[in-house]
Amino acid sequence: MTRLTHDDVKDISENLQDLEDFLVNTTGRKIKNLACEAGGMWEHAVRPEAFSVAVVPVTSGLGVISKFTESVRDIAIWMGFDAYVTDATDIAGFAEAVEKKADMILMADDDEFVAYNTEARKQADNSSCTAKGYIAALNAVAGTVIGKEVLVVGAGRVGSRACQFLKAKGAKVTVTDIDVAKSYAVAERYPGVKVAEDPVEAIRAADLMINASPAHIDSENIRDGAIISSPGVPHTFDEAAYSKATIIHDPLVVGVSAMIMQSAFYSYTGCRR
Ligand code: PYL
Repeated sequence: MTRLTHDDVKDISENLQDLEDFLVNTTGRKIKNLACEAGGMWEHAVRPEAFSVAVVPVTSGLGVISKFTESVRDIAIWMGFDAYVTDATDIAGFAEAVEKKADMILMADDDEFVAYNTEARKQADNSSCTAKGYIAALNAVAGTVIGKEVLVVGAGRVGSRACQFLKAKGAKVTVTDIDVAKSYAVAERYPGVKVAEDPVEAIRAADLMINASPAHIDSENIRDGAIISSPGVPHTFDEAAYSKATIIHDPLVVGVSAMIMQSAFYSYTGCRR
């Protein structure tokens, strides 16, 4: 999973309205609507104002990303949740959230990012929810993905989950990656997913794409009118690509909003065992 930088996240909070306007214009959905569609949830099943959401900075590995936890907090607040960043970091931060009786605790190290629902004792993870969020966006712009050919670029954690969820939704899925072995591993895990061994050739033929790759895609390889739902970071599509295709991207909001709604929803679905 590519690690975000401060530059990726520093403007997220102040640009939430711009992103929402963009999503409404392209998908017809606001941030929260898309997050609910990602998980197949009815928006009003969750009362966000009843949830206290703690976001805990984690210093392990490469350390905190400046403005990362504040951005996550502001995404939760944008959707109506009562959210805060803990004063303490790491375990002390987790203990603080527990002391404050947080209903949901979000924490990210360099490998995992979860939203733990303390009441339902169940978590939502960022990779799955990012895949679902970007599939919801693709589905909205395309009208439906059911029965349609969708190319997933990148067979990493988000891409492989996108193959799994797209197949479950009834799309015809092809996966491509510069590491062909990763593509075949995904196809083996999710029978029915096809492999395209040449990513450039596959992109040239694709009308619908989930781009879960950090690799650059040349605009000359993009079909006119293509729809590219693109969680991949770094995001390097140029003006020419935007003039040919509908490209949906943000570095954090679509995935985080989906994981917060998913985690909150566990309190309403009798998930408690
Ligand atoms: C969740 C993002 C989406 C893409 N890559 C993932 C990433 O950058 N993970 C690292 C997050 C580190 C956060 C740091 C902090 O500020 O608490 N531990």
